[in-house]
Amino acid sequence: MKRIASIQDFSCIGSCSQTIALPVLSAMGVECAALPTALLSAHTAFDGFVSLDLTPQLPAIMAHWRAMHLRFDAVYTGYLASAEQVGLVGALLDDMDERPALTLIDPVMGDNGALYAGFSDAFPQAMRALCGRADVLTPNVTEACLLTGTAYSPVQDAAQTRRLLERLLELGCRAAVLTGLRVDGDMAVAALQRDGTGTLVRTSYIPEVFHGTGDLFASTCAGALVQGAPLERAVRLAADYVALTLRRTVQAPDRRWYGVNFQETLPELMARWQNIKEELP
Ligand code: PXL
Repeated sequence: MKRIASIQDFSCIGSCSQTIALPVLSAMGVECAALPTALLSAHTAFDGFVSLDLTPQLPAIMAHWRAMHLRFDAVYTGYLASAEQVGLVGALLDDMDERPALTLIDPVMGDNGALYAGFSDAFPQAMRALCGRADVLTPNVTEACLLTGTAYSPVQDAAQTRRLLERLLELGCRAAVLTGLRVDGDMAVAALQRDGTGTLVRTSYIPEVFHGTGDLFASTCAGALVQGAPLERAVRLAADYVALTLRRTVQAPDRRWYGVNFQETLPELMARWQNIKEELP
């Protein structure tokens, strides 16, 4: 069984980060070693959340894992709580005995043109350095603009999208995957690899915003990629799964404002992944 180190916060309420990575990766048949970077009462969209920064604990956890001679097939980083923590995670990745086959970095820091609550203006600069280590980088449009120093615009035409992807590759990652695009009224995810291979996946637009969709996308991609799916296949699966979950969430009588009902759609993810897996060489 493949093993992924998932490095991101644990938010007790709000379905994001580890509380999405753990169930999604487990459902896809991957062992998720969840390294919590911070413990939050609820994610940062909730007023009054309290947070314990676990930065001082991270080197000790990694040292214990090293002493156990654990091997990781992939490292997946998501929400990191501070610029200092981003630097530390970079150093921890350097210290790993064996470089994992896949490093997926989701540079979580904002949406709708703004940084999330609690992030300083220095944060994107620190994240930029970490992004250079990524095999696969999965920003939304806001994060891509912050990382590349591009003025934010919610709508990107094809030329702007291509330019953003190229500028993300200039950070040093091997593949850039841009989420949350709008194309002719649809939602879209666009990817560009170093060898010039491009992918565009369109899904129908749902006029509502929920937290955690980026985490659902990145976790699904990580689960597929670590098990050998090509990038195009992983991106398609993840984009379709997020779209399905959004559709199901807006129909749910008990839907919540703060997150998606991915718990209801996990069986479909498992079935879809099983079909893909059977076709892989
Ligand atoms: O879903 C991204 C995310 C992850 N972790 C925390 C967050 C957010 C988005 O707001 O607050 C703590």
